[in-house]
Amino acid sequence: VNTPITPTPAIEIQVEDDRTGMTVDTLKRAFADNLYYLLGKDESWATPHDYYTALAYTVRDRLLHRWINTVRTYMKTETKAVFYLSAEFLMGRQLANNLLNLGLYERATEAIKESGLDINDLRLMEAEPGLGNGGLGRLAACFLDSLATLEIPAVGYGIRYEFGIFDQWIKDGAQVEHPDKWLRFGNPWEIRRPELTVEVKFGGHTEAYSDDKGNYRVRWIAERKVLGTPYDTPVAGYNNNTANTLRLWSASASEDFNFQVFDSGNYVGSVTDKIFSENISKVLYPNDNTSQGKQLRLEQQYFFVSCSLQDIITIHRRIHPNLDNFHEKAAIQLNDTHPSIAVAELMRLLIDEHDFEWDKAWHITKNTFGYTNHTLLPEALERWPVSLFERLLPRHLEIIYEINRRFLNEVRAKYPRDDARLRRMSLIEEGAEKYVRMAHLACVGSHSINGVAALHTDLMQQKVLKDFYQLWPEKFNNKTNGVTPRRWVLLSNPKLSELIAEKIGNNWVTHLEELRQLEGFVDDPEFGDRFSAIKYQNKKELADYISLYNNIEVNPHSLFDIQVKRIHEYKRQLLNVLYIITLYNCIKRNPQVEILPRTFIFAGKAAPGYYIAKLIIKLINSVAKVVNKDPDVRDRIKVVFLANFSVSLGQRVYPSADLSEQISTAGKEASGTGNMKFAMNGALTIGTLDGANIEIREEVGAENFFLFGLTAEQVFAMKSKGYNPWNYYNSNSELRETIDRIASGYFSPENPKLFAPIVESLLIGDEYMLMADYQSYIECQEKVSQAYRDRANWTRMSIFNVARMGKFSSDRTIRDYCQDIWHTKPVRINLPAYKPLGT
Ligand code: HBZ
Repeated sequence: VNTPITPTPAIEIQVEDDRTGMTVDTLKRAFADNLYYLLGKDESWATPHDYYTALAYTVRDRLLHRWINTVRTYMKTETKAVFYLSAEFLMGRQLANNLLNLGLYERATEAIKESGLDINDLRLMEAEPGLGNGGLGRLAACFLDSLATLEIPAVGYGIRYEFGIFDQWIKDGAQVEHPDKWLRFGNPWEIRRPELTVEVKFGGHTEAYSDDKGNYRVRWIAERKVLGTPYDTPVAGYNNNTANTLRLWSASASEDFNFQVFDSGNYVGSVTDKIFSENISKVLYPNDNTSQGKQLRLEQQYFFVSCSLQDIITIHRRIHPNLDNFHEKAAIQLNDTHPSIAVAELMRLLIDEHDFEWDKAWHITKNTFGYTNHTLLPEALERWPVSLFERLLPRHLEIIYEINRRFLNEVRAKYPRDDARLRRMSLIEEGAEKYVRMAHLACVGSHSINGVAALHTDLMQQKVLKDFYQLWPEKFNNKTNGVTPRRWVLLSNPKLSELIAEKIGNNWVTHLEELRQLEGFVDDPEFGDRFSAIKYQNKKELADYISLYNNIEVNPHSLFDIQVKRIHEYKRQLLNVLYIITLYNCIKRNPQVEILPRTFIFAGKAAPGYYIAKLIIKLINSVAKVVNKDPDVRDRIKVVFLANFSVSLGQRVYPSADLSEQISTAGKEASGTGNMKFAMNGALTIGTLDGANIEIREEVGAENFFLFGLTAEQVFAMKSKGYNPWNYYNSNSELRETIDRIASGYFSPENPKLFAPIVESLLIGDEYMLMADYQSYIECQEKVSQAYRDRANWTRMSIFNVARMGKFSSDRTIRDYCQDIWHTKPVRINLPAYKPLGT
């Protein structure tokens, strides 16, 4: 029943029916039919969400037609495909993006209008698929868009979390987490594929045995088995016929396995076991840049990796006689170490289940995997206790030990008598408790290791993975991140997109470097006026949103100074707050002081267990409460914290910014991608020489970028000399007053000691060197204010930013991955008319 049947071909007829048709009339008819026949409703009792769903199905039908042809074409062409393994895909809402990529946005808007509705109302009904934490998950989503747009055969593999990133509510200024029930009303974009369900084993023990030919073999006798069922979502390319696949796995109990205990009378026990299995895909871990080391997290990782590798092997074997050429047909990219158990799992599958010898299996494995590192922060480096591995994945531990034995022999051969190096490089960290180092496993098992911005790749090679770089310099390469201009300009900023199209056409949407032509308009006053009028319009829309959701009135003529990203000490939202308080002190000293009106906007989630990050949110809101209503301020400064930052909220925020805050301690932010989204939409950056900021500054020109702060090198040098934040406190009276203002309880009169831990984090240790960078930041912010007073020149700088962001399209990033790592080529998809079965 599970083998696909190809029916006998009949006569070809052209069918422009209601499910593939692209005209306003066919869309309108399909929309009405879907409401009626799929949802069982008509206008007398349909809800806005029903209308959204009916439209989503209408779009999905068009996607399915492309998808089926895409899959069929890939099967025929047998070219190499990319498999992107990621624990997170932060896709954002699908409706408008799919309409845009299919070229249907205008016609659908018209069809909905003719049906008596407004497409913007329907768009808002879509639940946000928030299956990621931040940059890493969103990067995976941008990559899928670019892969489809570049017509590269690709599948994204991940987990279908029942609960994505929590909903953030702000109560009394503090973050409160609520479960994200995004599947409550169903998900029209996905298709469940129960016939492709696979089994994943956990626990138990291994046994050695001899096969018929007398070879030494190992059997893994599992303690429990879990089923993985894929849910597929089509991913449309922009303006082509490609629809690739995002395949997310959902876990359920393997009943025939658990119910073996049925005989023993433990019926209730076996039903409750079901719950353990189903827990695996229940919830996304809400940490970014820290590893919590929970058993369930390792179970999630192994679960989706095993499902995906089994699936890739099945796909390969449908086309090829055996797995000898697996690495020539499959490029598997590991999005950080979260899927790095794949190295051991592919070895296990090849050796234990497909009868390969070690050396051949290892050759295939190494040539299949590429590993992308996304962080150098020590707390984010994943290591799992050997004891946990032994319990959960006993066979994988044996394989890792064998990989390690052979690897250390190689190291020993190259560096004789260097025991310290062996200890540093080993896949196993020795000590009271032993750990498996997942980054080391990923390095040893991959042919390519890349960082995500030039500085990050350098530091990775010189610090965290130095020994590996010395051993295999040829494996290392940089792939500076990018973002998709479809979602982050065309969809988010329709007004700017229209102006650009009027001047240079539409080619920039897929060839972002063509924005350079806008440089020809920087001295055209008419263009400048329209450009800044669009920025003003966008700011006004955000002001309306703020008025509605925060009940704060902000002035769209003020400078919109925005920092949106996860709340993390290294990202230094607190440094931004120190500037706000410094300005406030300045006003309190002299209420008549001349200051540039600014609106400070923040948004971002803190990991629920990250105490200081949550306290920083509370501080931002407490400062907002005081500053926004102080009559001395006279509305010249407003502070706003937008709750529940998401892809959708990002789409509103990036186009409305004048100033983009990218102020991490140099050396800490691997790349950043929000920095790119802001600049593409004409915000100027105030930033450190960190991550991709360095490359953005190179591209847009130093004169169009506000630089401050220590370099990464200076940060390391200062730390090694012994850094003392007190020196700054003692010698800088403005800084001292600012910190004293927090410490005094001025912003928390009901609990004066509330922010003591924040003050302490600055004065004791100051891990992220806010004190050292404070003065430079304040002075730079003053330059920003000066620059903004010359509005014509600010607009000029802003246009240069947009015009010179071509490099940061994820299309460029993906082309580089294809050329240097994956060695994959585009496959053009033709779209014949839909030919119904039996015609
Ligand atoms: O990946 C981010 C980096 O911090 C950022 O600089 C970079 O631009 C981006 C894309 O390369 N890293 C993350 O977003 N990391 C996580 O979200 C994460 C999630 C779970 C973990 C560890 C990290 O266990």
